[in-house]
Amino acid sequence: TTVGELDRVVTTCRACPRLVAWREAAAADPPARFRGQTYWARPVPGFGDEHAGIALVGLAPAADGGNRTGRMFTGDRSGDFLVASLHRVGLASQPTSVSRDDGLVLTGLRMTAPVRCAPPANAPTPDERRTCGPWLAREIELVAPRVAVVLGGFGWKALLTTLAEQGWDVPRPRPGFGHGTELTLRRGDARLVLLGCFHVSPHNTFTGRLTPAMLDAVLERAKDLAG
Ligand code: DU
Ligand code: SF4
Repeated sequence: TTVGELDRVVTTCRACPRLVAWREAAAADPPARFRGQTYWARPVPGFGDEHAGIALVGLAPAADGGNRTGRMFTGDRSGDFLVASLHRVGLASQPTSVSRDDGLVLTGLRMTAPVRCAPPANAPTPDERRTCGPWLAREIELVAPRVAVVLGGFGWKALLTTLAEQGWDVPRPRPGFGHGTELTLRRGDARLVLLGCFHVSPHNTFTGRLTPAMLDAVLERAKDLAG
């Protein structure tokens, strides 16, 4: 399998009934500013460099963001904040992320999410996280990043669970999420460094809990570690 094939296959998944219903309900009743648009309303595949040194692990697509545009962190405020930072540190070709055909190219970085379908209240259940886990596992195996920037506690937990299942030496008890936390894992000769970062959702960025400078610093650190 290639990453491109995985991206195509994941979009056909219907394993979580609640999320299948939610992604389609969002498409059927868009807010006024998106009325008339045809929503993607399917699982959102990863996006970016297929052999990136850095993986960026989010949470799940937003109902009117990725679920509308069909691309991770595209068409919503989370994406605006993230991609501006990626551009400042040299990982993105442009500072905005608007639609699937806007020309954005990521170099050295691949965006993915532990849950691929938009959940109510941006909150997948533990069951949905487990159901979607194999998609994340396959993507991490194929991309084989050296660093994973993990946005928020949900992604942190999901990624550690997945990596433990894939044979990485994840400690027990599982190390907790924190902004700035670094965790180095090994599997044979391979090494993967996890970097915790507050999520780029407006909930954090409007309140100043996560500033542009803070995100830039995490991404610069990721670039250093990825070599
Ligand atoms: O652009 P996108 O792929 O649709 O992802 C947007 C991003 O925002 C997604 O990870 C959900 C997240 N989000 C969140 O985690 N918490 C919030 O309160 C609002 C949005
Ligand atoms: Fe499939 Fe993941 Fe979407 Fe569930 S969240 S339906 S497992 S792609």
